[in-house]
Amino acid sequence: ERSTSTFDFASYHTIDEIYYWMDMLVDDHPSLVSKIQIGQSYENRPLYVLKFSTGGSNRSAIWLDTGIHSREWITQATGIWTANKIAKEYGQDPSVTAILDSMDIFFEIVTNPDGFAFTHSSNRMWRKTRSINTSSHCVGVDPNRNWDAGFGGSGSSSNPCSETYRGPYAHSEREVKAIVDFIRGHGNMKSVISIHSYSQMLLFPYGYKRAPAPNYQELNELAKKAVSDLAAVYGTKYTYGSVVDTIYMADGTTIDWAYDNGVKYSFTFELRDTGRYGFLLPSSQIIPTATETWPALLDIMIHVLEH
Ligand code: ING
Ligand code: ZN
Repeated sequence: ERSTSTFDFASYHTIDEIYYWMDMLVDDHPSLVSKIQIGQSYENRPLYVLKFSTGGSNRSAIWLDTGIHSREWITQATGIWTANKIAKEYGQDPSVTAILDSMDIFFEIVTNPDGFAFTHSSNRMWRKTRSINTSSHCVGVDPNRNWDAGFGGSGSSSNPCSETYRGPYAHSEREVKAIVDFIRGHGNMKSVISIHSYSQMLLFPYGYKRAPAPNYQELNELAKKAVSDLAAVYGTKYTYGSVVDTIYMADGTTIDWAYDNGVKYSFTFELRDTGRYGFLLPSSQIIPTATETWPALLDIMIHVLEH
């Protein structure tokens, strides 16, 4: 009998293992968790989203995604641990219970499945999608430069061989368009949390312009609390701020698109580490990374619930 109780959360897994685990999670929590398919990847893999809901209809909701950049393996692994934690804590932890008693959570764990399969089969350092560019021998688009938010600016590349190639037009990538259609169709998304690695940062809009977001002060205070509660677990230090102030100009990103489409609580985490291992973070750090990130995620989700 399949059960999440035997799943190894401390190891990195293939896409087949992760998709099988999703079905186990649904089997273990049938009245809380369901799996929906929001589309198909360029190579026709299903795009699955886990839905955590205790009922209602079209409740206000929180969106989480991990692995939009396929080589950032700590993010999918943290996503698995976190999704399991949400399911396990409903009815136990008062915060999780309060959140899910009035809101839904949507969680896409393998957001770039073609890229992820490619990191296992051919090139561990693959970041982009695997769509074929008609004008170039180089493959793939950066799915965090492909969104319709300042698309085509100086914080992305028009060169298909670049790691930050924006693609031929906004939402050209099926993996991006599926989320756009889902969030637009839902119409009641209050928060988007898009998880990357590495750098140990908590970021919020904007990346495509220097102007502060209208609720900059609120986002900054919330980020400050979240990184403080994260650091309280094992002492891991995060910096925080807007994308443009904290790292660099970046246009066409997930969180700027969400923000400009009415999602006032849009954040990106850059998980461990700061470069010693980078994208090749040892699996011994999966559970510590997920464990310390959890209180920061809860801070954001509780704030969303209360606002
Ligand atoms: N870094 C992100 C990147 O896409 C980022 C940083 C996140 C920029 C969110 C803008 C918005 O460049 C990694 N490591 O992917
Ligand atoms: Zn990334």
